[in-house]
This record gives sequence, C-alpha cells and structure tokens, in this order.
Amino acid sequence: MKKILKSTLAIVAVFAVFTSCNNADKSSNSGALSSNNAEKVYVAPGEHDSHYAFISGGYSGNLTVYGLPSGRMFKEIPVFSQFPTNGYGYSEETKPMLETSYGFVPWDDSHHPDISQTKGKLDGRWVFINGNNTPRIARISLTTFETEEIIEVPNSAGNHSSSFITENTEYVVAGTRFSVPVPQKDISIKDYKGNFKGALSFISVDPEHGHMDIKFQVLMPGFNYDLSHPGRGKSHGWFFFTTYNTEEANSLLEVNASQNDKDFIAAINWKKIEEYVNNGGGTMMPTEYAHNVYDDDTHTATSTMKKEVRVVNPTEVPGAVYLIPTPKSPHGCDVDPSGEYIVGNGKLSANLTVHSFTKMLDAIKNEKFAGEAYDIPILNFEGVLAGSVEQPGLGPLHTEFDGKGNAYTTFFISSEVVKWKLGTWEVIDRKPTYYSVGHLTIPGGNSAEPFGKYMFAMNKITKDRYLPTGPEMEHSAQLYDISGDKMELLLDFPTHGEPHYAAAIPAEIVKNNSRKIFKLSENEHPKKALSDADTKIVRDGKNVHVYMTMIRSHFSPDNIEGVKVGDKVFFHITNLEQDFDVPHGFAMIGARNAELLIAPGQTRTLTWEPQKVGVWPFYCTDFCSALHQEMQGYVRVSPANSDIELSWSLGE
Ligand code: RUQ
Ligand code: CUA
Repeated sequence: MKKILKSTLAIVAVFAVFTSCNNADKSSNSGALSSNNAEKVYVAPGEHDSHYAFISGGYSGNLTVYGLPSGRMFKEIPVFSQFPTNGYGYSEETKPMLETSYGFVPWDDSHHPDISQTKGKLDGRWVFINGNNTPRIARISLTTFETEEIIEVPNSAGNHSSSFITENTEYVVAGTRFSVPVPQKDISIKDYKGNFKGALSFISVDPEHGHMDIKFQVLMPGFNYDLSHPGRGKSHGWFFFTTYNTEEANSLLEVNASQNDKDFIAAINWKKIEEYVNNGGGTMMPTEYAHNVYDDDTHTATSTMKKEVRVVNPTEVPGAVYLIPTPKSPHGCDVDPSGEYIVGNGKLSANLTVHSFTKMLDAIKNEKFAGEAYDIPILNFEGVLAGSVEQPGLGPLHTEFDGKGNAYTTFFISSEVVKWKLGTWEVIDRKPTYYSVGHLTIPGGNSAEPFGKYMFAMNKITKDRYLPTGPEMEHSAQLYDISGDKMELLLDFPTHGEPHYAAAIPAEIVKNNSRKIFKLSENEHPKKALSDADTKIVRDGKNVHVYMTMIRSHFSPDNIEGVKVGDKVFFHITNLEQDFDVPHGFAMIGARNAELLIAPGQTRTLTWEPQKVGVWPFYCTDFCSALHQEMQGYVRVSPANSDIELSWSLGE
C-alpha cells in the first residue's frame, strides 16, 4: 500500500515538474513560427476551409463546429444542454429531446463525437456523441446540423466508452465507465465486488434514417470500461474496450485501482452475439429509458419511454468475449486503419502496448489462456502482443493514425504528441503540446481511410497561451501539419467547454448536402400558419394559442388584446422566409424562458405566462433587415377577471 501511494505521488511530482518547465521553456517554443506556417492556416476572407471539425463541448453538453486549417468556430450545435441562443430545450418542439427516465434533464457532459461510416470510410451523414452523466447517445444530422435523436442508455452510469461506430454504422456502441448494480437496487457500496455490472450497449442504427434502437447489452464484470473502438477490415465484427479498476475497488481509486500490473482490453465479437440475439437469445429485462426523435417535417420532437431492454451474459455465448491483459490502467483503445493493431494506452505504463488481431484469433483457436475472470477467458499476454513502443513518453492517453503506417499518441504527463511507426514500433518524432494534451484528431483518423494532412491536439490546460480571462480559461487546441516526416505546429485556437474528442472530415463530403431552408410546402407542424389567412388566436380555457407568422419585417398579428393574467400563452410562430440564412428571432418581455430563433420555413412555440397587467412588447432578436428595429408588437394583458374578448390585428 505504501509503495503504491509513493508511486502515485511520484507521478504527480513528475506532472508538476513538466508543467512548470513547459512554462519556463515557453519563449523558446512559441512565437517562432515561420511565415510559411502562417500561410498554411491562412484562409483568405470569403474563402472556405478545407475541413470541418466537430469538437465535443465536454461539460457544455454540446458540439461545436470548426473549420480547418483556420481554427474558426462556425457553430455550436445544442445536443444535451438547453441553448438559449436558439431556444433548443426551451421551445415546446425541442423540450422532448431532453426527456429521460429521470424527467427533464437540461445538461450533460458530452465526450466523443464519431462520424458515420460506410465500408470503413467517413460518409458524412451523421455525427454521434455521448452524454456521459445521464447516459445518452445523440445523433446529429450533417444536413441540418441539428440534433435529430437522443436515446437514453439504461443500466449504464458514466457513459464514457462511447459513442463509437462500426464500419458500416451498423451499431453505435456505448459502454459504462462506472459499474453499478443491474438492475439498480439498495445494497451496501462495500458489496461492489462481484455484484456490480458493467453494461456494454450495442445500439443499432437504421441505415436509411439513422434511427437508433438498443439491440442488446452485454453485462460484463464490474470493471470500469473507459474507451472503445471497433475492429475494421479483417477485425470487423469485433469491438474492443479498455478497462481499468479490474481490482473492483470502490474507494480511493487513485490508489486502489492502480494495483494490478495489467488490466484488460475486453474483445467482444458482436457479430456472434448479434446472431445469438437474432435467434431469440438473451433476456428481456424490465427497465426504463427515453427515446427522443425529432421530425424535420413537423419540426417537432416526441419522447417515448421504453420499458425493457435485451441483456446478454457473456457466458451465454461461448467464444464471443475475451479479456486481453494490458498494462496499466489503459485509457484510449485505438484500432489502426487495417484493423490488425489494437493500441492500449496504459496511463501508468512505461511502454505503449500494441496487440495483434491475428495473434488474438490464433490465441483463441489454440486456447492460449492465462486464466479466467468471472468465467471469461483471459488470453495470454505474450500470445497476443504485436509489440510495444519503448518508453515513448509519460501518461499515454489516445492514439490516431495517418493512413501512411504511422500512429500518433498523446502523452498527458510529458505534454507531447509522439509519432511512431506501426510494425517497427520506433519513435519517429515528438512535439510538445501546450499543455497537458488529452485527445487528438486526424480527419478520418479512426477509420479505414484517414486523411493524414492535419492533426490537432486538444489540451487540458491553457494557462499563458492567450490573454488571461480571469481564473478560468477556455481550453486550447493546436493544429499540426503532419504531411511531412516531422510534425509542424501551425496554430493555436481556443475551444469551447472541454473537448474530449473531435471528429473531422474533408468539407467536400459534407458541404453540398447542407440544407439551406425548410420548405414551407413541406411544413407539417400542426400549429403552422402559412399566410395571414391562417393567423388566428384561439382560447381554450386558460390556454391561449397564437398562430403567428414572421417575415421581413413584421409579425402577423402584431397587436393582441384579450390576454389575461393567469393565462398560458403559446406563441406558435412560422418563419415564412424561403431564403438561405434569414432566421427571425422572437423574445417576449418577462418570459421565464429563452428566445426562439426560427429558421426559414420552420415553426416554433414559445410559452409565456403573463404575470402583470399592462401592455407588453415582443420583438425580433436577429437583425434581419434594414427595418429589423421595426419588427415588434404588443400584447395587452388585462386582469384575470376582465371580460375583454380576444382580438388581434396587423396594420390597423
Ligand atoms: S476522455 S482525455 Cu472523456 Cu475521451 Cu480521454
Ligand atoms: Cu426579423 Cu429582425
């Protein structure tokens, strides 16, 4: 115990030394970029970037869209968090997106975006991302750049080894970081060992519309499942998950989960389990999870509560689950483009361990086992080992690939990216990062066909890289040119929230499908108004429904009377514009809500409960024309007992 504490302290001390010397070193490492490098990131005014980067917003719960190589931020897409900027999670149409089995949950911690693939190549249709805290997986459309679907993941807690997709987007996979009692029950925390379970969920994706459905969950031993990646090419059909805390400790994990010399990578033959399940295998377990789907035609989301999920015990399907010993509390689990190499980034290990898929199959066939854990065979470490990169750095976290036989690994403690060669395991280059890098991304770097021109590192500590902004700084990414033998630092750019990972893709694959407007002729919102003739106000008890339109530069109607204190007013507003990039906003004084930002052709609803007698204005929040400041209206609010009838007008 003493010894373990000591080594943990030693690592902390090393970390401190490294960060401080980064500081002292700074002048020699920055500011000296050649003008050649500046040209490489210069995108002239009006020109477009060559790549999109979708960067997770971490504890913002959202996803941000950037351009590469400029590092310019284009958009924040709301996913798991309410977003007052456009009313996501505030409007009646989008509130159902944030429903869960715990009720309305307006926030999450988003981690790992992954772009859909066909035959192992990025196809640019959707981005998936996981909510870590209240386990959920979201699907975002890359035509509308809006969140279209969110599915909750039951029996999971700390949905971290997610959301990675198989090579034809057959499944998006979600694994639990925290093991928990399954099903949940009231037991002592001390009874963790042997009683808690780690659910690995395989969520099927409908190839046409992308709709998600939990096909099955594998109930694994109570380890922590940290990250995962699919097999590809020859290893398609398998999925790999790193584990730590194979000690199954339930307290002071920084010490107690660092005891085993090796933890495991769990190898799951999902094809085999899929077949078992298709033949009726597994057990339906009662549970509750929300499935929320947004419809582009009705412009409305619906939430359905599902009541059961199919679970599979690994011992039910012989030959489907194996454990590969991997030093030492591995974090990232990365598979190279060919599908042969599986990299286990052992956080506390001196060397970087790479497993061979071919040797794994051989070890399984010849039963080169080193024991078992909860009846799951443990493969012989040497029997599966492809090789290791000797002492490449301190604290490896994640690895990506350039498609030219090279791998790039981030080292948190020594704060650097190290380039090494697959097969020979030799280190080719290393470059410092400022500071303490977590994930890195190469466009397509976790697919069969990476686009190995750029790599960017996402750093956890920003410190002195930018002008200070008080005690808290935004995190910082650094873009490198990796087209040559040596990596070249090109650019620093700030990121939003804490980016845990990013998915990036050449712009051509996405940009031509990007939607410009929603057609009014296809608007199926039940409360739409497509012309002045459709506008009206309907009272239903204390509920008042306003069917309103907006177009440059007025609302119809813009004068409303007959609303009373104690009413609930629903403004159903349709934006009649059919031009690209002409949204209108809607804000109502005293609304305990947010604004609505309504895209051309879309209908949105804001709820307002007037509290005070008077005449109250509303207005458009988005400067939409020279007469934007004229885009306004009034609602007269009378006392609760008033007998003023509803009336409305425009231009009278
Ligand atoms: S984590 S810094 Cu959420 Cu992906 Cu590794
Ligand atoms: Cu519409 Cu400003």
